[in-house]
Amino acid sequence: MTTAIPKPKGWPIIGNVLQLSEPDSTARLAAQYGPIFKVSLGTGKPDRVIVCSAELLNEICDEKRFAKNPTAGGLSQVRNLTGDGLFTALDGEENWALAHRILMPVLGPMSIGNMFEDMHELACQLVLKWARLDQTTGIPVTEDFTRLTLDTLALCTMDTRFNSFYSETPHSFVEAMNSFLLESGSRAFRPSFVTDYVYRQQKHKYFEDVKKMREIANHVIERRRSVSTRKKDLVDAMIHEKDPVTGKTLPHDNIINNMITFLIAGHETTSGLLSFLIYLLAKNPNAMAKAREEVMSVLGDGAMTQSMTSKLPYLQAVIRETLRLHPTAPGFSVQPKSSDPKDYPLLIGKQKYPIHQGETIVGLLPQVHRDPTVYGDDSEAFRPERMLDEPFNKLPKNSWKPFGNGARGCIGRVFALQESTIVIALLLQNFDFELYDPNYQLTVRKTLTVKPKGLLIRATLRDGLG
Ligand code: MNH
Repeated sequence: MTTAIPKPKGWPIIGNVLQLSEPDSTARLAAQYGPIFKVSLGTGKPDRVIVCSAELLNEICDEKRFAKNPTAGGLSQVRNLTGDGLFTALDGEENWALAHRILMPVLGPMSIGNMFEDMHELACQLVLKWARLDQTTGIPVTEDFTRLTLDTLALCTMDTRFNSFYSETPHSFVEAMNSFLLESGSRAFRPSFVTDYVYRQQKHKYFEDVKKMREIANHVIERRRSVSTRKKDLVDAMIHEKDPVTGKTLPHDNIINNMITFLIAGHETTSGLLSFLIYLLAKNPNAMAKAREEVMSVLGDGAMTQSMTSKLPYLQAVIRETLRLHPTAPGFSVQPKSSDPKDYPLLIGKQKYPIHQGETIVGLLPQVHRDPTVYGDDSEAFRPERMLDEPFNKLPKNSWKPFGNGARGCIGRVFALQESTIVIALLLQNFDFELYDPNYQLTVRKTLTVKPKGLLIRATLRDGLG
């Protein structure tokens, strides 16, 4: 028995596009139609299927049946900038496998440990900035976290200092990236003829931004190729490391694609994570106290060192629990893999829902991560204890997926976790945090990623230090 997938009523031509652009719209549709429903993106476009339960997410994580297709949806806009870079490469695209094999070890635990000093130095810049602020003001933490995560990625992956804490105007790369990302979001919802003929100026600026970022990346690579002294970092690896299978190095253009990819894929996601984390700790004083106690017992009043990053299990659980409730990349998409017509429609779930060729399936992570069949009746509650190793390692397969799935999952995960651990440890060591407005109600702002909207935090220097 197959069951048709529910589909909310939309409008002719534009389908459900209006409903989807309202704030929290997907969450509302999920509550009404879940665990699986379809939305129409307008005439001539295939429907999008949305899954919201752990059981169905587990099915779309089957890499034998489903694959990522970055030409569908918003990612196709980013592909104009980063081409066959890891994040936007097509399924099976040659340079994906090459770059994946070369970069996996470079972004693995051994190499990320070498980036500790750079990450730590930039986190100290943030602490200094907040220590010098008038302590009665509200800090727009998300903006400062974005400065920090951008600077960290630029230093670690591009050997470039953006100096975001020390300049009034953003680095030209950042300016171009922000305007590119904003326009990418708008283009995703506009028919292409409107972009081509009505929004000419925006289109021109969009491709100027692409050119600007690629020039800057190119310049970094040229400079690093020309110097004889080598610094062991990501740029160095991308230029010099050889693929163990083919013996090839990365093509020049692919290095540019991946350099820009790291900045785009890594900065907003990590900055969103840090923002939600501070918010959740401010709302949950018990968890804040436990996290602080752990940090003080490991760091004391002294400096943090690399070996301490693996000695903070409660902090690690806090990070996991934050990513469960607020996965900052709120979903990932796949399409049925086989193009053999006899395989269609593909059936998923116990109910046997039919999926047609060309349809994109989106896993809606905030919903999956609150599935009561996995996380129980208190699935909406922030309870880091459930994410300590012991319960965490026994979670059902594919029920916690903030870093995506399988081969196309996040390659920057170790990077992001080390960076976040350093930042939060230093902040807890030095400050007390509370919401600036005790009545603040969390709402989220969605671009490619999600972040808290209008969050202000009061940070007071703790006694007895310095
Ligand atoms: Mn990251 C892929 C989430 C930090 C670089 N990342 C993904 C995917 C998710 C994701 C989800 C899968 C997307 C998809 O299936 O379409 N990433 C995160 C989160 C954080 C994060 C929640 C921080 C928290 N990511 C980072 C950092 C970097 C990075 C930091 C770089 C240093 N991510 C990537 C790259 C990919 C990716 C590159 C694409 C990997 C591939 O397809 O081979």
